Amino acid sequence: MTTSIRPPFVPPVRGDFASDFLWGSATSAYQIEGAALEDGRVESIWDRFCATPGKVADGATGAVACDHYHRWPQDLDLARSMGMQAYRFSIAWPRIFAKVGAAPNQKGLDFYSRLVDGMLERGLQPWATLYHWDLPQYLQDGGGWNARATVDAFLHYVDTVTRRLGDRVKHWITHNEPWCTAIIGNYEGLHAPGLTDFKTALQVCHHVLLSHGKAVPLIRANVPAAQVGIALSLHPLRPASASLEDAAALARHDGLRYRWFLDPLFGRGYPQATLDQVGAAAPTVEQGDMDAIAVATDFLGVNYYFPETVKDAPGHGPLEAAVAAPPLEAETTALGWPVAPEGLSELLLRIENDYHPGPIYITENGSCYDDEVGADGAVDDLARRAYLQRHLAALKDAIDGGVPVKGYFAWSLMDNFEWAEGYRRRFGLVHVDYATQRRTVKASGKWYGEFLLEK
Ligand code: IFM
Repeated sequence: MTTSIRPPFVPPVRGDFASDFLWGSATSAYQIEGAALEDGRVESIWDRFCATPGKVADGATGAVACDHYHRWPQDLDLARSMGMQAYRFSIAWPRIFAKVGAAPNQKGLDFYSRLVDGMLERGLQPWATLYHWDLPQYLQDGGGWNARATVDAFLHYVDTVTRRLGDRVKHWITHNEPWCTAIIGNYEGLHAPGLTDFKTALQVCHHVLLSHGKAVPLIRANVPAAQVGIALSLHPLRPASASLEDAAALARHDGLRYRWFLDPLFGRGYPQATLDQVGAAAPTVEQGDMDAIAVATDFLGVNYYFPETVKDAPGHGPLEAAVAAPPLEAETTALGWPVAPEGLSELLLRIENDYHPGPIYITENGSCYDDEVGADGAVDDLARRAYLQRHLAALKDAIDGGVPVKGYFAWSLMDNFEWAEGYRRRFGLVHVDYATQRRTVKASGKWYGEFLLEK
């Protein structure tokens, strides 16, 4: 018998990455801004969902969140103090248009204009996400993303925002995680708008992808030297066992979870095997839609958290496949998500091999732990620090393996409203005490700062 001795883990240093590699962190509007009723903002589907009993843990809402709407200078100062070069944020559509046909709300546009100026003053490159799940409720009342008219409404919103900010914001992400918008929000019912209809979910997905495809040329027309992409949440997939049944289930799950998004974005249309499996739930696709979705982009955003283990599950959902819970002995975060840094390199190598998408940015990666402020005022989130270090090492492996990754955004700059989990789940490099709004840089944030400042 031979025993292998693993060398001790040595955290990466910034010099392991190219000098022009971009480092930052990410947030989204509904999760941090608060100020839900200020300056003309109207109700979003998340306000409505939060107000529905039983949908969000502890009855939490985004009404105040991190109060970033008022405290953004301090938050951007924190990002700068950690040596970040870029900041990924999202724009709240309900701050820009109060109803269909309304004139744009200047106060909402002014807020983002000030925010962008604040980033530039601090040397932070602004990366704007146009849709991170906070659809105006009035559009949901008209059918939401299930209605093709929402694509037109989105384009009008995109046109307005990119005209106003495009002189300063060059990096645009059309959508964050269409899977979550479509499937978690409209089939699993766990996110707003809380629907549970598979056909609706696939039509929503199609309209989201279509709106992405149609937005890209519009953004390019409005923004000189624009760089435009989309951010997908993706997982490497593993079969639950060596059985033929689990292998087949994995292939079915892969068709919807991975190829349903990447195939059309890279010009291959929806995967035929999955179309056959979903049958009558397949979306209505009009002539020209697939060409629009396949528009060339400047980068692909990849959000990575954990691998999924897939098992055959007769009777479970339209594809009869389920994601298995990790084994009890597996290392997991407080959300029960497996910790698997090698999954990041595996995923990136697969994407590069399957699609050659051009430049890739890790637009989200992070971990959830139950952090507490110690008696000394410090937050010693050593597990998150290790997660970050190990994932950056895995990222370097992928780059060394030939994947053109050009930047990394940690999720998240600070603790925030974690959707259906409310405030009990923390992902931040910075701790937020919601009672006082006090910010404390955690050990993970301190390490990220030392890494970026090469101390
Ligand atoms: O908080 C979310 C974010 O809004 C989208 N990606 C995953 C994060 C953690 O769940």
